[in-house]
Amino acid sequence: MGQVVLAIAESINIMGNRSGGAMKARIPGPVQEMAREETAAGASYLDLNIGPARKDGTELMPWIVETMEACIDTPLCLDTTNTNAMTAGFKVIKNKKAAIMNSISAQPERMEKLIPVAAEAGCNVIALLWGPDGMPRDSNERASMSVELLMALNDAGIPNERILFDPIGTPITLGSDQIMSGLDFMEMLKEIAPGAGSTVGLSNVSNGVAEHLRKHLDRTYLIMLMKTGITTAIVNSYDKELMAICNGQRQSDVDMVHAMMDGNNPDPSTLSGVTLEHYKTYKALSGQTIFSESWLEL
Ligand code: THG
Repeated sequence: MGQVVLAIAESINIMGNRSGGAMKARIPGPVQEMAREETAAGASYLDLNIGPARKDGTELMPWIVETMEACIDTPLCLDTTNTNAMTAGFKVIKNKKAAIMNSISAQPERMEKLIPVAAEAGCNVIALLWGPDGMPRDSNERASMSVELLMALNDAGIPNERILFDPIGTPITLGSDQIMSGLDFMEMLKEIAPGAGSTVGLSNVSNGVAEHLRKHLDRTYLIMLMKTGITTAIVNSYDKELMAICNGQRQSDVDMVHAMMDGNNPDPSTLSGVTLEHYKTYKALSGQTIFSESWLEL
Protein backbone atom coordinates (compact mmCIF):
# COMPACT_ATOMS: atom_id res chain seq x y z
CA MET A 1 0.00 0.00 0.00
CA GLY A 2 1.22 3.49 -0.84
CA GLN A 3 0.66 6.99 0.44
CA VAL A 4 -2.78 7.47 2.03
CA VAL A 5 -5.02 10.58 1.99
CA LEU A 6 -7.83 10.75 4.56
CA ALA A 7 -11.17 11.25 2.78
CA ILE A 8 -13.68 13.87 3.96
CA ALA A 9 -16.93 12.78 2.26
CA GLU A 10 -18.79 15.75 0.76
CA SER A 11 -22.20 14.42 -0.24
CA ILE A 12 -24.31 15.37 2.79
CA ASN A 13 -25.05 18.96 1.84
CA ILE A 14 -27.99 21.33 1.64
CA MET A 15 -27.67 21.59 -2.18
CA GLY A 16 -27.57 17.82 -2.79
CA ASN A 17 -30.41 15.90 -4.43
CA ARG A 18 -30.80 13.23 -1.74
CA SER A 19 -29.64 15.17 1.32
CA GLY A 20 -30.97 18.69 0.71
CA GLY A 21 -34.68 17.97 1.03
CA ALA A 22 -34.17 15.68 4.01
CA MET A 23 -32.13 18.31 5.82
CA LYS A 24 -34.68 21.07 5.16
CA ALA A 25 -37.58 18.85 6.31
CA ARG A 26 -35.57 17.33 9.21
CA ILE A 27 -36.11 13.74 8.01
CA PRO A 28 -33.28 11.63 9.48
CA GLY A 29 -33.60 8.46 7.31
CA PRO A 30 -32.07 9.61 4.00
CA VAL A 31 -29.10 11.43 5.56
CA GLN A 32 -28.41 8.57 7.99
CA GLU A 33 -28.42 6.16 5.03
CA MET A 34 -25.91 8.39 3.22
CA ALA A 35 -23.75 8.58 6.37
CA ARG A 36 -23.58 4.76 6.46
CA GLU A 37 -22.76 4.62 2.73
CA GLU A 38 -20.00 7.23 2.98
CA THR A 39 -18.56 5.45 6.01
CA ALA A 40 -18.67 2.06 4.21
CA ALA A 41 -16.93 3.69 1.21
CA GLY A 42 -13.97 4.47 3.47
CA ALA A 43 -14.56 8.09 4.51
CA SER A 44 -12.54 9.19 7.54
CA TYR A 45 -14.81 12.21 8.08
CA LEU A 46 -18.32 13.19 7.00
CA ASP A 47 -18.65 16.80 5.85
CA LEU A 48 -22.01 18.28 6.89
CA ASN A 49 -22.50 21.29 4.66
CA ILE A 50 -25.53 23.42 5.58
CA GLY A 51 -24.36 26.42 3.50
CA PRO A 52 -24.91 29.94 4.90
CA ALA A 53 -28.23 28.84 6.53
CA ARG A 54 -29.20 32.42 7.34
CA LYS A 55 -32.67 31.60 8.64
CA ASP A 56 -32.30 28.46 10.72
CA GLY A 57 -28.59 27.58 10.93
CA THR A 58 -28.45 27.57 14.73
CA GLU A 59 -31.17 24.93 14.72
CA LEU A 60 -30.18 22.98 11.58
CA MET A 61 -26.52 22.38 12.49
CA PRO A 62 -27.31 20.85 15.92
CA TRP A 63 -30.03 18.73 14.25
CA ILE A 64 -27.71 17.26 11.61
CA VAL A 65 -24.90 16.68 14.16
CA GLU A 66 -27.23 14.81 16.53
CA THR A 67 -28.80 12.90 13.61
CA MET A 68 -25.34 11.73 12.54
CA GLU A 69 -24.05 10.83 16.01
CA ALA A 70 -27.20 8.74 16.58
CA CYS A 71 -26.21 6.41 13.73
CA ILE A 72 -22.43 6.35 13.09
CA ASP A 73 -19.12 6.92 14.95
CA THR A 74 -17.35 8.48 11.94
CA PRO A 75 -15.87 11.86 12.93
CA LEU A 76 -17.81 14.86 11.62
CA CYS A 77 -16.68 17.93 9.67
CA LEU A 78 -19.05 20.85 10.35
CA ASP A 79 -19.24 22.99 7.22
CA THR A 80 -20.94 26.39 7.27
CA THR A 81 -20.13 30.06 6.73
CA ASN A 82 -22.60 30.90 9.52
CA THR A 83 -20.53 31.43 12.68
CA ASN A 84 -23.55 31.14 15.00
CA ALA A 85 -24.54 27.83 13.41
CA MET A 86 -20.96 26.56 13.78
CA THR A 87 -20.94 27.54 17.45
CA ALA A 88 -24.32 25.83 17.99
CA GLY A 89 -23.01 22.64 16.32
CA PHE A 90 -19.97 22.46 18.57
CA LYS A 91 -22.21 22.95 21.62
CA VAL A 92 -24.00 19.64 21.03
CA ILE A 93 -21.38 17.45 19.32
CA LYS A 94 -20.17 14.55 21.50
CA ASN A 95 -17.05 13.49 19.58
CA LYS A 96 -15.55 17.04 19.72
CA LYS A 97 -11.83 16.26 19.69
CA ALA A 98 -12.05 14.10 16.55
CA ALA A 99 -14.22 16.62 14.70
CA ILE A 100 -13.20 19.26 12.14
CA MET A 101 -14.39 22.88 12.04
CA ASN A 102 -14.82 23.76 8.33
CA SER A 103 -13.74 26.46 8.24
CA ILE A 104 -12.02 29.55 9.63
CA SER A 105 -11.01 31.96 6.86
CA ALA A 106 -8.59 34.90 7.06
CA GLN A 107 -11.44 37.36 7.63
CA PRO A 108 -11.09 39.23 10.95
CA GLU A 109 -14.69 38.79 12.13
CA ARG A 110 -14.66 35.02 11.43
CA MET A 111 -11.33 34.60 13.19
CA GLU A 112 -12.56 36.54 16.23
CA LYS A 113 -15.77 34.54 16.55
CA LEU A 114 -14.58 31.03 15.73
CA ILE A 115 -11.02 30.67 17.05
CA PRO A 116 -12.20 30.69 20.70
CA VAL A 117 -14.88 28.08 19.86
CA ALA A 118 -12.28 25.80 18.24
CA ALA A 119 -9.80 26.29 21.10
CA GLU A 120 -12.48 25.40 23.65
CA ALA A 121 -13.63 22.33 21.68
CA GLY A 122 -10.08 21.04 21.10
CA CYS A 123 -11.16 20.09 17.56
CA ASN A 124 -9.30 20.16 14.25
CA VAL A 125 -9.66 23.33 12.17
CA ILE A 126 -9.60 23.96 8.43
CA ALA A 127 -7.76 27.24 7.83
CA LEU A 128 -9.28 28.45 4.57
CA LEU A 129 -7.09 30.79 2.54
CA TRP A 130 -9.87 33.22 1.74
CA GLY A 131 -9.31 36.82 2.86
CA PRO A 132 -11.26 40.08 3.14
CA ASP A 133 -10.71 40.58 -0.62
CA GLY A 134 -11.65 37.01 -1.51
CA MET A 135 -9.44 34.47 -3.19
CA PRO A 136 -5.66 34.89 -2.97
CA ARG A 137 -4.17 35.63 -6.42
CA ASP A 138 -0.88 33.76 -6.14
CA SER A 139 1.25 31.60 -3.86
CA ASN A 140 2.69 34.65 -2.06
CA GLU A 141 -0.76 35.90 -1.08
CA ARG A 142 -1.59 32.38 0.09
CA ALA A 143 1.63 32.38 2.15
CA SER A 144 0.88 35.67 3.92
CA MET A 145 -2.71 34.62 4.63
CA SER A 146 -1.56 31.30 6.04
CA VAL A 147 0.94 33.01 8.36
CA GLU A 148 -1.79 35.35 9.63
CA LEU A 149 -4.14 32.43 10.35
CA LEU A 150 -1.36 30.31 11.86
CA MET A 151 -0.30 33.01 14.32
CA ALA A 152 -3.86 33.67 15.47
CA LEU A 153 -4.60 29.93 15.88
CA ASN A 154 -1.32 29.22 17.71
CA ASP A 155 -1.89 32.24 19.99
CA ALA A 156 -5.20 30.67 21.03
CA GLY A 157 -3.38 27.44 21.93
CA ILE A 158 -4.30 25.49 18.78
CA PRO A 159 -1.17 23.57 17.67
CA ASN A 160 -0.08 23.02 14.05
CA GLU A 161 -1.09 19.34 14.30
CA ARG A 162 -4.74 20.46 14.69
CA ILE A 163 -4.73 22.75 11.62
CA LEU A 164 -5.58 21.73 8.04
CA PHE A 165 -4.69 24.43 5.51
CA ASP A 166 -6.96 24.68 2.46
CA PRO A 167 -5.30 26.67 -0.37
CA ILE A 168 -8.67 26.55 -2.25
CA GLY A 169 -8.52 24.62 -5.48
CA THR A 170 -9.22 26.72 -8.58
CA PRO A 171 -11.20 25.56 -11.64
CA ILE A 172 -9.24 24.40 -14.71
CA THR A 173 -11.42 26.83 -16.65
CA LEU A 174 -9.39 29.66 -14.99
CA GLY A 175 -6.21 28.16 -16.41
CA SER A 176 -3.47 25.85 -15.22
CA ASP A 177 -1.31 28.69 -13.80
CA GLN A 178 -3.72 29.08 -10.90
CA ILE A 179 -3.69 25.34 -10.26
CA MET A 180 0.10 25.17 -10.33
CA SER A 181 0.41 28.16 -7.96
CA GLY A 182 -1.83 26.32 -5.47
CA LEU A 183 0.63 23.41 -5.67
CA ASP A 184 3.58 25.79 -5.18
CA PHE A 185 1.95 27.05 -2.00
CA MET A 186 1.51 23.46 -0.76
CA GLU A 187 5.32 23.07 -0.98
CA MET A 188 5.85 26.36 0.91
CA LEU A 189 3.43 25.26 3.63
CA LYS A 190 5.90 22.64 4.90
CA GLU A 191 8.19 25.46 6.03
CA ILE A 192 5.46 27.90 7.08
CA ALA A 193 3.63 25.44 9.35
CA PRO A 194 5.70 22.32 10.11
CA GLY A 195 3.49 19.44 11.26
CA ALA A 196 0.27 21.01 9.96
CA GLY A 197 -2.12 19.07 7.71
CA SER A 198 -3.86 20.16 4.53
CA THR A 199 -7.04 19.66 2.54
CA VAL A 200 -8.56 20.62 -0.82
CA GLY A 201 -12.12 20.37 -2.15
CA LEU A 202 -11.13 18.36 -5.22
CA SER A 203 -14.29 19.11 -7.21
CA ASN A 204 -13.37 22.82 -7.34
CA VAL A 205 -10.91 21.92 -10.11
CA SER A 206 -13.68 20.60 -12.38
CA ASN A 207 -16.24 23.33 -11.64
CA GLY A 208 -17.97 24.34 -14.87
CA VAL A 209 -16.86 21.22 -16.78
CA ALA A 210 -19.39 18.74 -18.25
CA GLU A 211 -20.62 16.40 -15.50
CA HIS A 212 -19.41 13.10 -17.04
CA LEU A 213 -15.85 14.44 -17.40
CA ARG A 214 -15.41 15.93 -13.94
CA LYS A 215 -14.26 12.80 -12.11
CA HIS A 216 -11.16 12.48 -14.33
CA LEU A 217 -9.96 15.95 -13.38
CA ASP A 218 -10.68 15.40 -9.67
CA ARG A 219 -8.73 12.10 -9.60
CA THR A 220 -5.58 13.31 -11.35
CA TYR A 221 -5.63 16.55 -9.35
CA LEU A 222 -5.60 14.49 -6.13
CA ILE A 223 -2.53 12.58 -7.36
CA MET A 224 -0.78 15.89 -8.10
CA LEU A 225 -1.61 17.15 -4.60
CA MET A 226 -0.24 13.91 -3.11
CA LYS A 227 3.23 14.88 -4.35
CA THR A 228 3.04 17.90 -2.03
CA GLY A 229 2.07 15.64 0.89
CA ILE A 230 -1.61 16.56 1.16
CA THR A 231 -3.06 14.85 4.26
CA THR A 232 -6.84 14.97 3.61
CA ALA A 233 -9.18 15.79 0.72
CA ILE A 234 -12.86 16.67 0.40
CA VAL A 235 -14.16 14.02 -1.98
CA ASN A 236 -17.15 12.38 -3.59
CA SER A 237 -16.87 9.07 -1.71
CA TYR A 238 -19.20 7.45 -4.27
CA ASP A 239 -16.32 7.55 -6.83
CA LYS A 240 -14.62 4.19 -6.20
CA GLU A 241 -11.58 5.01 -8.34
CA LEU A 242 -11.02 8.23 -6.36
CA MET A 243 -11.34 6.33 -3.07
CA ALA A 244 -8.81 3.74 -4.31
CA ILE A 245 -6.32 6.59 -4.89
CA CYS A 246 -7.04 7.95 -1.36
CA ASN A 247 -6.44 4.47 0.07
CA GLY A 248 -3.02 4.07 -1.55
CA GLN A 249 -4.20 1.41 -4.02
CA ARG A 250 -3.09 3.08 -7.28
CA GLN A 251 0.60 3.50 -6.58
CA SER A 252 1.79 2.88 -10.16
CA ASP A 253 -0.46 5.67 -11.52
CA VAL A 254 0.66 7.92 -8.65
CA ASP A 255 4.32 7.15 -9.47
CA MET A 256 3.76 7.95 -13.16
CA VAL A 257 2.13 11.35 -12.54
CA HIS A 258 4.77 12.26 -9.93
CA ALA A 259 7.53 11.34 -12.41
CA MET A 260 5.84 13.60 -14.98
CA MET A 261 5.83 16.42 -12.40
CA ASP A 262 9.61 15.86 -12.12
CA GLY A 263 9.96 16.35 -15.90
CA ASN A 264 9.83 12.74 -17.11
CA ASN A 265 7.58 12.01 -20.09
CA PRO A 266 6.42 8.41 -20.54
CA ASP A 267 5.59 7.18 -24.08
CA PRO A 268 1.76 7.38 -24.22
CA SER A 269 1.65 4.48 -26.73
CA THR A 270 2.73 2.21 -23.85
CA LEU A 271 -0.20 3.37 -21.65
CA SER A 272 -3.87 2.37 -21.57
CA GLY A 273 -7.08 2.64 -19.57
CA VAL A 274 -7.10 4.71 -16.41
CA THR A 275 -3.31 5.21 -16.63
CA LEU A 276 -3.62 6.85 -20.06
CA GLU A 277 -6.44 9.03 -18.69
CA HIS A 278 -4.14 10.24 -15.90
CA TYR A 279 -1.43 10.95 -18.48
CA LYS A 280 -3.73 13.10 -20.64
CA THR A 281 -5.38 14.80 -17.69
CA TYR A 282 -2.02 15.69 -16.12
CA LYS A 283 -0.96 17.28 -19.42
CA ALA A 284 -4.10 19.45 -19.36
CA LEU A 285 -3.95 20.36 -15.64
CA SER A 286 -0.28 21.33 -15.90
CA GLY A 287 -0.85 23.44 -19.01
CA GLN A 288 1.26 21.28 -21.35
CA THR A 289 -1.85 20.82 -23.50
CA ILE A 290 -4.55 23.45 -23.82
CA PHE A 291 -7.64 22.45 -21.86
CA SER A 292 -10.86 21.79 -23.74
CA GLU A 293 -13.63 19.31 -23.02
CA SER A 294 -12.16 16.93 -25.62
CA TRP A 295 -8.84 16.58 -23.75
CA LEU A 296 -9.35 12.84 -23.17
CA GLU A 297 -9.99 12.14 -26.86
CA LEU A 298 -6.78 13.72 -28.15
N1 THG B 1 -13.02 23.62 0.87
C1 THG B 1 -13.55 23.45 2.08
N2 THG B 1 -14.85 23.13 2.26
C2 THG B 1 -15.67 23.01 1.18
C3 THG B 1 -15.16 23.16 -0.11
C4 THG B 1 -13.80 23.49 -0.26
N3 THG B 1 -17.00 22.71 1.37
C5 THG B 1 -17.92 22.79 0.26
C6 THG B 1 -17.26 22.32 -1.02
N4 THG B 1 -16.00 23.00 -1.20
C7 THG B 1 -17.05 20.81 -0.96
N5 THG B 1 -18.31 20.12 -0.91
C8 THG B 1 -19.03 19.76 -2.08
C9 THG B 1 -20.26 19.15 -1.92
C10 THG B 1 -20.98 18.73 -3.04
C11 THG B 1 -20.48 18.93 -4.31
C12 THG B 1 -19.25 19.56 -4.45
C13 THG B 1 -18.52 19.95 -3.34
C14 THG B 1 -21.23 18.50 -5.51
N6 THG B 1 -22.39 17.89 -5.38
C15 THG B 1 -23.20 17.52 -6.52
C16 THG B 1 -24.44 18.39 -6.54
O1 THG B 1 -24.89 18.82 -5.47
O2 THG B 1 -24.95 18.58 -7.64
C17 THG B 1 -23.71 16.12 -6.42
C18 THG B 1 -22.60 15.15 -6.49
C19 THG B 1 -23.15 13.76 -6.40
O3 THG B 1 -23.67 13.29 -7.43
O4 THG B 1 -23.09 13.22 -5.29
O5 THG B 1 -20.80 18.72 -6.63
O6 THG B 1 -13.26 23.65 -1.37
N7 THG B 1 -12.74 23.57 3.16
